[in-house]
Amino acid sequence: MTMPAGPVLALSGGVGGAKLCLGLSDCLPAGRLHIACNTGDDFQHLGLTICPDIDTVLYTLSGRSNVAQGWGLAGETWQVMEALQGLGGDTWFRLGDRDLATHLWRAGELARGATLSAVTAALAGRLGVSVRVYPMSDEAVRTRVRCDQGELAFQEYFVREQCRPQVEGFYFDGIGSALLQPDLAELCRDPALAGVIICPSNPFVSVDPILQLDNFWQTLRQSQVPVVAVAPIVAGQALKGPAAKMMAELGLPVTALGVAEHYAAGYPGLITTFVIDGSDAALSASIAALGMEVKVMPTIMRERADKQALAAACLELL
Ligand code: FO1
Repeated sequence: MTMPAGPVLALSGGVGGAKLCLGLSDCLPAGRLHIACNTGDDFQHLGLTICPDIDTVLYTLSGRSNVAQGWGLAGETWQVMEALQGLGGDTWFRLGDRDLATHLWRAGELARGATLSAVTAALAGRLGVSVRVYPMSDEAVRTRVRCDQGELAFQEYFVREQCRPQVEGFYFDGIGSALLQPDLAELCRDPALAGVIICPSNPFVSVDPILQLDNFWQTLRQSQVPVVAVAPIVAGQALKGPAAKMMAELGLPVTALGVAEHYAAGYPGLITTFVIDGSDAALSASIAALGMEVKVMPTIMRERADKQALAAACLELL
């Protein structure tokens, strides 16, 4: 297996992205992997700053994630939520007792004036994660969902309304003034940067906020590093979450081609290689016609070995 010599940057949302990040961290030597996490899903709740994608990535990399549930920590208990319910508090967004410790610690650090980057780096250290994990920005960017019910904050749409509303579009509140996290900006200027891997995360609410922030995608395109994107849609279905439902409601074809078209239209010339699953091989020619190289390989990551195999194959493309 040929490994890129320089640092590698992965762009990640929650579960699907975290799985590939785990594979990448297994394949790359220490210190080589950097992960930019979407923070568009973040919100303030119960007086706490909730960062679902950062926490999913950190919990996954540290072997603590609750795989069955898809978020939070394994072996969780719910006493605080039960007590909160008894007080008539807001319990639609569930924070387990151990996960609450993460949030209380983060709240304390933020209240002392630490940046989200510094808090994330410290949390990674305390969880034993040596991979560099960054929020996409230290400034707040909040995904808003335009839907048949009007406009909802992302977690209201995703958790409270269970993704039931019909989606009409998204916007990222604060994106006009937020800056790319400083270490990520420096990484983009590093001539040794071997390439970027766009994880199989939701294109609309996980990847778009990262790429659109502070003209990040244009900076990446100008740097001419290889950019490999892994399709999050396999055989017309989302690997996880509401991506397929969103695509259907936005009138887009619910296929890996639809995802490639979304990236090609929004970020022309950015993606050098688009990775699709073997079951979608018939889409190869149409995707290649968008100006991307297409690689067909197994992309469903059930076991650790699947994550490592997909990660190794992506790294070979850089
Ligand atoms: N998802 C749910 O479906 N229900 C929850 O109550 C919930 C709580 C929660 C708490 C902390 C956290 O980091 C994530 C949590 N999630 C929950 C998942 C989260 O809404 C999603 O993972 C994303 O924002 C989409 O990637």
